[in-house]
Amino acid sequence: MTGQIFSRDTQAIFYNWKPNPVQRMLDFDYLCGRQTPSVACVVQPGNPDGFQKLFFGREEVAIPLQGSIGEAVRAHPQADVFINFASFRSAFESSLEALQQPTINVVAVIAEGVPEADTKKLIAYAVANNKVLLGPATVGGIQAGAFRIGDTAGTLDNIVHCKLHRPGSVGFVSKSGGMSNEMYNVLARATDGLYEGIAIGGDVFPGSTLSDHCRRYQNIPDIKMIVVLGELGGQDEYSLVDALKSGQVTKPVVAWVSGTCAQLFKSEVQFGHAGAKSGGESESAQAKNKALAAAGATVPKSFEDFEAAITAVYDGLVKEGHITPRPDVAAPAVPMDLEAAKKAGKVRVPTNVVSSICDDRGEEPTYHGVTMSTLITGDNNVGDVISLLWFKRQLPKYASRFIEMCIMLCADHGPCVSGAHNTIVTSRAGKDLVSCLVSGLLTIGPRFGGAIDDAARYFQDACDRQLDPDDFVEDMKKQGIRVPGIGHRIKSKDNRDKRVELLQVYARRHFPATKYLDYAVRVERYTLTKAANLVMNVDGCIGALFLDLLYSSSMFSPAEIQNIIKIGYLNGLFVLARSIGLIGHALDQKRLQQPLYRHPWDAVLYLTPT
Ligand code: Q5B
Repeated sequence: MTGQIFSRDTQAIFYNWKPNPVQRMLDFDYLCGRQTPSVACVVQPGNPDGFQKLFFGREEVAIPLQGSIGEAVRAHPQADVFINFASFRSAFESSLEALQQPTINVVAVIAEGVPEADTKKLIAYAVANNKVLLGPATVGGIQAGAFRIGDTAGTLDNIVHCKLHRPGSVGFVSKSGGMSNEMYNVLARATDGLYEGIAIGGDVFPGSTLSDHCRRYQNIPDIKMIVVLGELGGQDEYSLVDALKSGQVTKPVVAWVSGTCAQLFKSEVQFGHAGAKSGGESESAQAKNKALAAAGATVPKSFEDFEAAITAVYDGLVKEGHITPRPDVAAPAVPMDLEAAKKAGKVRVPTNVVSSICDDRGEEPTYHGVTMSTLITGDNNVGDVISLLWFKRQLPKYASRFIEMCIMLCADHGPCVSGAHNTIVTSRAGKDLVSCLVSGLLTIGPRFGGAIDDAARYFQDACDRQLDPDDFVEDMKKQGIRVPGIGHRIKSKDNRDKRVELLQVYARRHFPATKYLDYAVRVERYTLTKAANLVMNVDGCIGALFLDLLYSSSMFSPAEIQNIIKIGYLNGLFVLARSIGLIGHALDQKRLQQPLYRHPWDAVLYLTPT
């Protein structure tokens, strides 16, 4: 290509999703007042189509994702720049494929370390097909006020400071991307600013050379003078010398080749870039500076004098009427990203959620301040986990052991109870594990397993009011309320529930007091006079014993206990425990390959008209 390669309408295909450089390109677009984002799409190899949300000024835009270069160019034929953020391992294949696309004119290869043999093949293809190859090992380039490749020119503040959001009159080319940033500052001070800047990359074989770009700049009318920053090593600067001598470049050139200090070293020195090493005499900075000066370029005595030399040439061109200084334009303020603003302490944002039981942000998660390692290395069980996450304190061992017992004892009560039945039917209907579990859990309520909270509420109220248990039961009967925690479908006076027995024995041995249990036993004594199945059931026993635990452990204030009972923590124990059994039933049915369940007709009383 012989002239301008970018414009305010240029769009790029960005290869290998990297959110930061893409966002930086879009932020530059906003600074320049572009109407369309400079990134047409992002190629994420192998990924199906989709999009990534990014900011374009104040608004969010969806930048399309494409799974391959082929799909990207078909979908975005207007995009003629390919920005390759692939690693050095895959940069060659993807860059060659991009160069082979008829719609792609410019390929920028960011990766460092691309094998020289591969770069030579890319260069050969680009030259033969009249395409521009930038890099490898480059930040890319920028056309002021129009188009920016990736991270070129650094932060937005630097871009505005260097007036890169609007065009100036200088074409700049250098090997180093880092030094380009420095030079954009210099050009903003010494001239009316940059028109286009390219960093060709520091490899021994750059995809395009300093003189390639100077010759392009010669053909861009808006570029009135050219500034070149070369470096020691290689012969690239000599092709610029030839271009100056042959008249291919006639615009004023101010040039400096850095690395003059290399002569102070006794042996060959490798500087930062792969190509920057002091080789033979002709590759030295001194020789190149001399040759450039001899060919007509303005070459200062040192890098320190570079800015003054640029100023002198620029001022001369203004004086002679060759340059009408481009006016300064105020850049719009790009809104700060929330995360960055937060980090800088510039905004405060209200939180959405409050959480007081755990924290997963540190090195290891904590349950109410207790680290996982402490939990696991100490003598702890699931009761301790429940203590921390539900009750927000470490309960004494007898209490966490009691909680664990509740979980173990309530984990299952056979396949015939409401919850297990539902889970089994759901599993046999072919549903997934979570559906089976949820279908069983949804049966837990006032009659089945979910009477613990109400049992605790009623036993506490009656006991605290010192109501005679007989009167309590009769009062409840008058109100038409069944005493929660009393009664069972299969357990009875002569067929006691072993679980209830075990819990009572444990509590009487370990709890400081069992006042509420004793009251519940007296209630049971009365209800059993009415019917043999009106035993204290597992819900009632856990409800009464939890009251005893809360009050006698001295770890909760009365207000906290009231809140626990009011909110209703205790049915959670049954829900948690029975989930274990329900999952077992769901898996069992699948393992046994049980067919769809259908209830038998003769198990239904049909009350429909005959
Ligand atoms: N009557 C549990 O009833 C059941 C009475 C009562 C006063 C009572 C019933 C009840 C309260 C809720 C409760 C948890 C529905 C139970 C659990 C987990 C499980 C389950 C498992 C597991 C049983 C006969 C007569 C009637 C009634 C009177 C009944 N209960 N009076 N207070 N509480 N309890 N639920 O057998 O005069 O004839 O009209 O609601 O604590 O769910 O294994 O199965 O681990 O999975 O159907 O253990 O007690 O008795 O309804 O025929 O009533 O007794 O008023 O009197 P039944 P019904 P009357 S543990």
